[in-house]
Order: sequence, then C-alpha cells, then structure tokens
Amino acid sequence: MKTIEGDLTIRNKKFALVAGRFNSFVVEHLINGAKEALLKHGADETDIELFYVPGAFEIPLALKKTARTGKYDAIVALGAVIRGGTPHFEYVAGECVKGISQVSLDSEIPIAFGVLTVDTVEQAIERSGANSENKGAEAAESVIRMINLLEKL
Ligand code: INI
Repeated sequence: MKTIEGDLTIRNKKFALVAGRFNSFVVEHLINGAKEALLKHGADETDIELFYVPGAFEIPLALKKTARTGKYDAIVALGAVIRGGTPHFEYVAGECVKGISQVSLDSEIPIAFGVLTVDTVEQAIERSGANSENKGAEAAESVIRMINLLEKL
C-alpha cells in the first residue's frame, strides 16, 4: 500500500493566525505556541500575521475574509471558550466550530481548529502550555501537514 502524508517541514509559505481576545490569558499562550511551532518547522517570522477578533464567535467571519485575500497558504484559528464562565457556551462554541469548518471547506486552504472548548479554566490552562500540551502548536503543525499533503493530492 502506498501511503501519502504531509510532512512537517515548510518553506516560503504565508500564515495568518486569527485569534479571539476573549480569555486572552489563555489565548496568548496558544498564539505563542502556534508561532513557535511555525518557526520551528521552517516558517519565516515575516510570513506570519496575527489578526485579533473580539471572541470565538467572530472567528469564522474573519477567517472567511482572511482566506479570500488569497495571501495566505494556511490559517490557524485560535481561541478559548470556557463553559464555567459562559452561560451561552453551547452557542458560542457551536457557531465557532460550524463556521470554521464551513470556511475551511469553502476556501480550500488548510484552516486549523485551535480553539479550546473546555469546562474549566484549569483545563484551558493545561491545554495551552502547562505540561507541554499546547493546542496552538498542535493546530499550527496540522496546517503545515495539510499544506504539504494538499500539494500531493
Ligand atoms: N468568547 C470566547 O472566545 N470565549 C468565551 O468563553 C466567551 N464567553 O465566555 O462568552 C466568548 N464570548 C464572546 C463571544 O465570542 C462574542 O465575542 C460576543 O458574543 C460578541 O459577538
């Protein structure tokens, strides 16, 4: 069987990070994780741009406009929706997830889902850097693999 997979090395590609400011004490770590992962795997710092939106609910629209510019090879969506402090958690998280996947399919460029949807602040902290798990870094690595895979398809 022939296996085809995107590897983790990248050169001369442009990236946008679209991040929600809500729960910024967590999202800042996701942004740093994503940026460091892109640099580690070969991206140039000048090829990474960061766009802030107010919260996770606004991420899909900003993604759509960002993708439409045609300037980026991939986009990483970053945010944190925490159920503990969010009476409308289901709506914010649900619309964000739905919108991100819709834009990704429509735009045909890799868009990674680096938005934490968690029950507690502790879980958010754990997944944004404590104990070396950083969902921002994971999301960045997934778009690198997807860029490389899509070039082979
Ligand atoms: N936005 C988030 O990114 N995370 C949250 O946990 C959150 N809470 O708790 O409500 C949140 N709300 C704001 C929302 O994303 C929009 O910015 C707001 O509703 C205005 O449209």
